[in-house]
Amino acid sequence: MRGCSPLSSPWTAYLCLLSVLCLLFTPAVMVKENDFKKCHQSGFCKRNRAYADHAVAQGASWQPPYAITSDKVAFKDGQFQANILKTTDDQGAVVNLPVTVSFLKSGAARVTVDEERRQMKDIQLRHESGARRERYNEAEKWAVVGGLALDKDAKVAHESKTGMTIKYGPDLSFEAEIKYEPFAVDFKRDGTSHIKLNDRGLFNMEHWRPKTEKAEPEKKEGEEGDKQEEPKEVPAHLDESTWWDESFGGNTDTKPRGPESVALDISFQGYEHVYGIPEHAGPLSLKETRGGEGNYNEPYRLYNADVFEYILDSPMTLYGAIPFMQAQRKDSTVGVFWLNGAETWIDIVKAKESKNPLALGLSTKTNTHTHWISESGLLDVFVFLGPTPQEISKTYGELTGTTAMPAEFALGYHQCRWNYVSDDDVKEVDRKMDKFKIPYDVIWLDIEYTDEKKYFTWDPNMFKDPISMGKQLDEHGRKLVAIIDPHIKNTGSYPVIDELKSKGLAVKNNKGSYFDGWCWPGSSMWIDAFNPTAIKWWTSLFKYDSFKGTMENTYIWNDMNEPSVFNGPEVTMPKDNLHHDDWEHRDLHNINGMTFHNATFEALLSRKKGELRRPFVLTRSFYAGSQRLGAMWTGDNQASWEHLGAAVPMILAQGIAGFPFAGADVGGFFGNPELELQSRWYQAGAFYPFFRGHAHIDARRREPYMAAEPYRSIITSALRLRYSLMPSWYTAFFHANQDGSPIIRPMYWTHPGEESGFAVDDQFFVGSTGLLVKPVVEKEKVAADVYIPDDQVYYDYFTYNKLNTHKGKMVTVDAPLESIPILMRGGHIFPRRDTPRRSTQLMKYDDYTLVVVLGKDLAAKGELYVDDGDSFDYQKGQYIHRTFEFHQLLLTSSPASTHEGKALREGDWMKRFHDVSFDKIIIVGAPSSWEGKTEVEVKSEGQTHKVPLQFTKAEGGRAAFATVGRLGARVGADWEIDFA
Ligand code: NBV
Repeated sequence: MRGCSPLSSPWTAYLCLLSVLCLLFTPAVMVKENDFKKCHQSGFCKRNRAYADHAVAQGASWQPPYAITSDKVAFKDGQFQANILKTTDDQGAVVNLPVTVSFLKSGAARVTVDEERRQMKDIQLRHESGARRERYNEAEKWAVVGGLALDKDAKVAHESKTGMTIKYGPDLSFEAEIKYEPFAVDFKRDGTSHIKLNDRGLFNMEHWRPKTEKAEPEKKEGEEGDKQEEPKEVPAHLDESTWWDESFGGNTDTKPRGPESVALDISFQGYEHVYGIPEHAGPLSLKETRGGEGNYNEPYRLYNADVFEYILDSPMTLYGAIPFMQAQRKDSTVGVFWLNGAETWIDIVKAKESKNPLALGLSTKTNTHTHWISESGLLDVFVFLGPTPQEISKTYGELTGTTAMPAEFALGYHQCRWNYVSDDDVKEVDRKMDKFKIPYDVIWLDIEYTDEKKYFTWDPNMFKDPISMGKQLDEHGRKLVAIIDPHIKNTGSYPVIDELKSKGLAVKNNKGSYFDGWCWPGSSMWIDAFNPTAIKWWTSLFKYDSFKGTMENTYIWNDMNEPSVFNGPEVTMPKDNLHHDDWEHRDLHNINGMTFHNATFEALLSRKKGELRRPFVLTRSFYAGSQRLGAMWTGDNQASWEHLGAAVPMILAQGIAGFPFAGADVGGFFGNPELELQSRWYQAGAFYPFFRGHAHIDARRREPYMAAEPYRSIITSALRLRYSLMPSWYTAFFHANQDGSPIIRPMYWTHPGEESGFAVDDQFFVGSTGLLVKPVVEKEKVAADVYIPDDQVYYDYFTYNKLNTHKGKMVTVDAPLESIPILMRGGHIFPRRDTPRRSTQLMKYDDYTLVVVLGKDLAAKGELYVDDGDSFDYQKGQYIHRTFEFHQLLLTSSPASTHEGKALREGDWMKRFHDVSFDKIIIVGAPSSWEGKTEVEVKSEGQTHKVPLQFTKAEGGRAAFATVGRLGARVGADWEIDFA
């Protein structure tokens, strides 16, 4: 410790002792939990939770104060409209809440409630605030991109004074029973109830009211001066102490619009599992949050925050928020999307309900009751009735958009650390990766490359020649990603801050002047990416002649966009800050990160006229819809086995919440992983959709080639495996782009009928390849227990050993450090490229291998999607999408989509790809009757030719397999091989 010498003064010695003691007792986990609110420290959460307790305590006598007034009800063209009247104690207050229930063509339904008085801007703001008066109604503008067309076929099935029933959806099999008093909606499918809104009567909309100054209690005559009447204890749900201002951690929120929260209970009838609502570090199947053994005591929180060294197994908020939840019961999946950008808390309780009261609990079902609480904004909730997870993902994808088709390189390995210190350092790492024959696609620059954290500049001493660095990378088919954060250094002689201010594009404080806060550069201001003019300006900063030193292979990383503000409340912006169009930060906080990501995405689309490249932008903060813009990672994890284990459930949750291009820092951000941990992490990371090694500035260098043997070879093999499976990854991304499906898929999603797999979250299938992966996440573990969801046959990926599996049971597979537990499910065909190369670009025109894993019925299916991996020409038909089928001993390749080959003329890539072929086919589980077979006939493009077949018979546990070589059938052509 600097300065702690024996010659120090007694005072310094005391301080030294204190800091040593502190170090000794500082727990390994550093997150300052107390820097972040618990529900009882967040006024609106505390009030609504107490409101729920109050309602529950009242039992059957609870009378929810919200009712539809039947005189104003209308149903037309797929839309129900009415007015909810709130009964209040405020004298004379009439609180009208216009409600709309829209039935959408997609099969989703949407319930929206606004507040008339705020809608009419008929409220008074306090503190001379310049904020908007309405409830925030622009979350849709940022999150929703389609799927809003109304289902004009929806029709009223029943109507009375007390309610209306509307039939809608496929074959009118969905129903919404709208009850007027109290207001409630029961969503049914095929006559059975699945999702109930306000069933428990917790719907609450804190209406606007003027602040009334409470008079001091009058002193009664004869009373002693200091003996005053004890203030009556106010029930927590009526507690007004945080209505008009609220302080936390030394910061005061002025709340110019007073209390305005919105809350609703949503019950999933007969559903025991709920998933989604990332981002939290916890199990995929969400836990209960009202205490009890193994449960949380706090609701899940969504309030994007820079949570330093986060804790695991916690409902605490993290960097991003997607308020989308799926619920699962045997053979049925339903979901809800809570479209609100403000701070949100979600309580979850599961309750057993006896179907037959006389059955004494023998025939019980579990209902999952959720309670959603947001600080402000509209009540806006979408209801999806499935019935499959695929349908839910698709309908949600239609609404919020699907994963952008990524540039192919982005699926390769990314080498990052905070920081590569100079352009020479970058070049050296690039050379070393080649020297050790380790494939990678991208090297990253963290904040230190800048000149004093001024983005769009380079450190003049360390990065003297960024273009030569970019060129060297380009020669090897590689890319550079540079970080650009949203805080702009507030300093002299920096044109970016000058323009931000002069053009009026920064976020403002509650007084209407530019908000100044503290971040990496010191005093900073924040671009307000909600402002279209700000987006346009941001775009101009990325032009090659503006951000000098960047070139076509430079891409961008957006960090700290929650936004992280070191001296702000909960390390973020004050809620009474003002954005474009005078919306308060409180209304849109969770959307903020996405708008910055969006601005950068737009910028990369228009760096140069005529350059039509797919952008790549990594973001830390996100919201529903961010999937359209790039990838995310799970932030600042730690180099520990526990964090390695936590990553898979987190990435799975991203996938089912529609944002599957996700990964975790491989190796762990904080700390130094031991080599075994690092190796296991590379093996797991090779199966993250986004695969990046990253390390903190204080961590030791740990590029894969630094590892001693045998670890270096183990890591290299994991990386090569990723590269060989690249065609399968790309095909899985294509699907995510088409229908919103997750890229790595949890058991419940692939097998929604198999209840025993609903809580499994440490293994997954890769796209539709049938590859079942279970990363080893424990120290010195050399075997893995893999859960088997069905009756299919399963083989070990590396040995072709046929495993002795049983549906719903575990199978133990060997997993010594050098191997990854990967099973191949029978019935699938997946593509690979087996020639090891240094980067994806260098594999572009390599031939393919097809692995055919025969199912129990000796059949298999699979596909391959391929395009130029870089431009948007695929939208004009420049792609190849093949279906492979092995059926009755015939293997065929045929076009998977009717659009394939519809391009008017072959573009450059199509021409160059023309001769790329299938070189090899491996058939696992080949019938023993093939013994003695030495060749097969390939028919393609009007020609028939014979190719050699090598059959290896079953031995020990290993299945029989056959290899067909020198196939020479073009990828773009139809072909068939007869194995009869
Ligand atoms: O830019 C520095 C880091 C970055 O390496 C990391 O990946 C981000 O999550 N950044 C956070 C800021 C500081 C972290 C302590």
